[in-house]
Amino acid sequence: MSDATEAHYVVAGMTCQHCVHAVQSELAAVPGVADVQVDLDTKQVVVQGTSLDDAVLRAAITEAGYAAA
Ligand SMILES: [Cu+2]
Repeated sequence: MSDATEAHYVVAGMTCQHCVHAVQSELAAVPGVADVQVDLDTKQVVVQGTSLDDAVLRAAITEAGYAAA
């Protein structure tokens, strides 16, 4: 897949597995997203997929109630 992309964010405010699932499910609902990995300790979120739109991904994180840095 030539248009496969990966986006990295640091999402503040995630404190437990519930937060992780909230962020994951919002991001997974974005078109083109194939995989979402969240590291609760480092607050790192890695999104993999095709033709990912940074603004849309950030909006999804905001929608989940968190802020992407
Ligand atoms: Cu939580």
